[in-house]
Amino acid sequence: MSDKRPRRTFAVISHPDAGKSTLTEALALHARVITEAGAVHGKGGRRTTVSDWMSMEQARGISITSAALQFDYRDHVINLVDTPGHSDFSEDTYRVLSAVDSAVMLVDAGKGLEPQTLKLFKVCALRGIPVITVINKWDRPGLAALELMDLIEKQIKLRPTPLTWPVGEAGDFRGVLDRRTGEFVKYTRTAGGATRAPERRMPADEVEAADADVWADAVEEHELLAADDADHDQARFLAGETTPVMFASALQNFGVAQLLDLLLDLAPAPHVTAGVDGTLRQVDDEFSAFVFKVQSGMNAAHRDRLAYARIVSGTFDRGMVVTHASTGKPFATKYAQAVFGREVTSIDHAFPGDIVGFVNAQALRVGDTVYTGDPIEFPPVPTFAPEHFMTASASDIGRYKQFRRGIEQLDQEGVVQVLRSDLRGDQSPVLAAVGPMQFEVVQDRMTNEFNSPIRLSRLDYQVARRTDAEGAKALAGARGCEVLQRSDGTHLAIFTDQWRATATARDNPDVMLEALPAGGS
Ligand SMILES: Nc1nc2c(ncn2[C@@H]2O[C@H](COP(=O)(O)OP(=O)(O)OP(=O)(O)O)[C@@H](O)[C@H]2O)c(=O)[nH]1
Ligand SMILES: [Mg+2]
Repeated sequence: MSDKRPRRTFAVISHPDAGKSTLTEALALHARVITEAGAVHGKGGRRTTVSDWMSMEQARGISITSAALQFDYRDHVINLVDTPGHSDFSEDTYRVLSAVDSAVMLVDAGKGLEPQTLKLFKVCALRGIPVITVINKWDRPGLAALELMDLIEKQIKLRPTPLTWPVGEAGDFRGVLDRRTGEFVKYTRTAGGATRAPERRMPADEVEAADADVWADAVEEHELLAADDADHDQARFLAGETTPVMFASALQNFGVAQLLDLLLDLAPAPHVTAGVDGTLRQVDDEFSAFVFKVQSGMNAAHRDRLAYARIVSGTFDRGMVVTHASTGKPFATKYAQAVFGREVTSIDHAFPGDIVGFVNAQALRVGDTVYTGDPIEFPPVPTFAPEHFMTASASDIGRYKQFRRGIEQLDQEGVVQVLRSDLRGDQSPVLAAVGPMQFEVVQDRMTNEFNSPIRLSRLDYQVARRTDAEGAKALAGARGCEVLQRSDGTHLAIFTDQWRATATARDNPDVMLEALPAGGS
C-alpha cells in the first residue's frame, strides 16, 4: 500500500488573536472540506471554528489547546496544526513545532510584531523551520505594507519577500497584486465571510477605472521591492534567511486560496529527521513516528484518549506491532485516526508527514518514539520551567476515584505538570504551570469532563530547578524549598523565589540544581 500524494505539514502560529483559528477555518473552507465557516452562528456572527472545539475555547473566544486538521487539497494531503497563541499555553505550541516542517506566522496588520510573535520567530529560526508570513486583518485599518516589511526586516532579521502585494491600504482591501504573474486578483466580499470569497484574476491592462489609483500604488511599491532584492528565492527561504509574505483577511476569506497554493508550491515536504544520537531516518526508511501531544475529551459520548503522532518515515499499517523506544518493548497498535478538529476517522495507513491519532495507546506519552526495524529515538519534546504552583484536592471526597483519573489524564496531556512527594501524599498533588490560565483549564475540565470539581490553593513558590534523588535527600528540610517528583521521574526542586534558589545552590555546591528552559512570556 502506498500513497504517493505529497504531504505538507505545518503549524499556524502567532501572538494571541491574530486570527490563526479563523485562518485555519478559511483554509479548510477553501480546500472545500467544509462548506460554511463558523458552523455555529452566535450573536456576533461567526463564533466558533473547527479548531476551537473545546467548550472553554468557545466560551472565551481563544484557543487553549492545539488542534490538528488533515484534509486534501489538489493532489496533496495537508496536515495543519492550529496552535494557541497565549503564552500560558506555549508549551503546547512548542511541542507542535517539533512535529511540523514549516510554519505559517500571522501578523495582525493593525498591531505589527507583537511579543509572542517575535518569540516564535526565534524558536523557528533555532529549529530551522522555514516561516511563511501572513499579514492578516487587511480588511481593517492598520500599518502601511512597506512599514510592516521594515519591521520584519529590522526586528526579526529575516528578509521579507512578498509574493502578493495589497491593492488598497489596510481597511480598503480590494485585492492583491500577484508578484509572480503581475496579475490583479480582485476579491469580492460574501456575507460575514461565511463562504468562499469569489476572486477574479486579470492582467494589469484590464484593471477597472475604479481600482486604477490603488492599483498604480501597488505596482509602484512592487517595483520598489523588486529593486530592493525582495523577490522570493527558494533556497534562501529554506535556509531561513527570507520569509515569503502574503496579505490576507482570514475573516473575509481573502488571500486564502493563494496561501494554500503557496504552501503546495513552496513549503518543504517531509524530510530526513535526526534521532537523539544523530542517527538519520530518511522518509522512505522503515516506519518511525513520535508522539507530540496527548488529548482526551474530544468526544463527550465515550472516553477517548488520542496520542497524536507525527509519522517520520515508512508506512503505518493498521494493527502494526512497533517497538516503543523508551521501553524497548513491542507495542501492538490498533488503528490510527485521521483528525479534523474534534472529528476523527479511522484509517488503515499513514505516511511520512501525516499527523495521526493512535487510539487505545495508554502506554504512549508525549515525546515517545515508536518504530520498526533499526532502533531510533527522536529528541525529547520541550518542557518549560513552571512558575506557578497550586495544590489540588477533590471538593467532594466521595469522588476521589474520578479525581485521580482526571488528574492523571491531565498530567499525561501536559495540561499542567503534576508533582508529588512522600511528604504530601497523593490526596493533594501539586500542580505546576507555566502560566495561571492552565489552572483554569484544569478546573474546568475536572468539573465538566471528569465530574470531580476541585479545590485549588496557591503555594508560595515561583522557581523550579531540575535536581535528582540525591538532591532530594540533601535538600530535605531546607528553608523555602521543597523537592517533588514529576510523573516522568524528574525531580524538581521548587523555591519561594529566585534569591532562595541562588542561595541554596551556593550553600549546596554538590547538589544538582539545573535551570529549565523558560516558557511563558
Ligand atoms: N477584521 C478581521 N478580524 C479577524 C480576522 N481574522 C480574525 N479576526 C478576528 O479576530 C479575533 C481572533 O481570531 P482567532 O482566529 O480566534 O485568533 P487566534 O489567533 O486563533 O487567537 P488565539 O488562538 O487565542 O491565539 C476573532 O474575533 C476573529 O473574528 C480578519 O482577517 N479580519
Ligand atoms: Mg486560535
